[in-house]
Amino acid sequence: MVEQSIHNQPFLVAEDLSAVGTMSLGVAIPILAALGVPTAVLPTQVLSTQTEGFGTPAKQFSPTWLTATIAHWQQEHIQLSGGLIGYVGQIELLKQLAKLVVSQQVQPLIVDPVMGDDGALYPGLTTAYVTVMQQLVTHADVITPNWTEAHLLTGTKMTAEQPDQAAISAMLSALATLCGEHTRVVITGIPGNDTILTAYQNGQTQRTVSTPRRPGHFYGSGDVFAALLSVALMRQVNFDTAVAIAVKGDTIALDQTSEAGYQRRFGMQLSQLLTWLTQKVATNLDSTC
Ligand code: PXL
Repeated sequence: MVEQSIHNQPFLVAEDLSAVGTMSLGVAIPILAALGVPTAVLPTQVLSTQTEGFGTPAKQFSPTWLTATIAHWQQEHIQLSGGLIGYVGQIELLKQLAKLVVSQQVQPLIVDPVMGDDGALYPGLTTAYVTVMQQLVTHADVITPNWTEAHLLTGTKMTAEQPDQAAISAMLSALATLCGEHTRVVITGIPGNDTILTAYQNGQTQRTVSTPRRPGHFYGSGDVFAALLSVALMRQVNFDTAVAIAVKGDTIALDQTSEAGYQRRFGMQLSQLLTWLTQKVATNLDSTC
């Protein structure tokens, strides 16, 4: 069973709500709900579509609403059991969230520094944004950059070459140095030989997990990964198992999405992942508690 205290302490999820393109909050809410973790949802921006696939989206964001929401939670003594920060897309909001996680001591804090892919920043984001993100990750207990974001955070140039184990290891160490010793680092989407690698560092231990590469780009797969890792950690599984759940769950969503045959820019297919979570993962977690 989910611990009773979690029910009175929602888990913060701060990322965009993209009306079209199933990603960000659109994937985090069902994934957390599938394993019984209640959420406090902060839409950092409301967008007509995700930002990469459809031209310039209509955007709405409100630092005023964010401030008022946080003040209201404080007034109601709503405590957070932890939090996940994903795509924010706006420097002021990023700074506000950094203040929130410090003042509310949000812990565990998972930061997915969503800001780029395939070697480039996402549309509308700047190097100033990267600088603020470099500060935010120092507050994180776990970070989940993809290979591009790992380079942006560490200020290293990305090359077209496939990294060898030494390069992956050096990147994990550089990120751990940037964030601080308390932060566990997980790098997703590392190009391998017909494979995609996920590498992570937990204390002194580094590990790499390999999955077959599926052709093409999957919008929202990193958001699915971060939500899965968050929910597994909130259900108290150990770090190695949490990464294994996130890798396997993302693979299920990627397989379904790649077989679905519709345009990728519409985001991730989740139904098979949700079935796996509720029928397999939840049952295992409940029987071990
Ligand atoms: O999946 C990352 C992501 C999240 N949120 C928005 C995005 C993207 C990637 O393009 O556009 C709004």
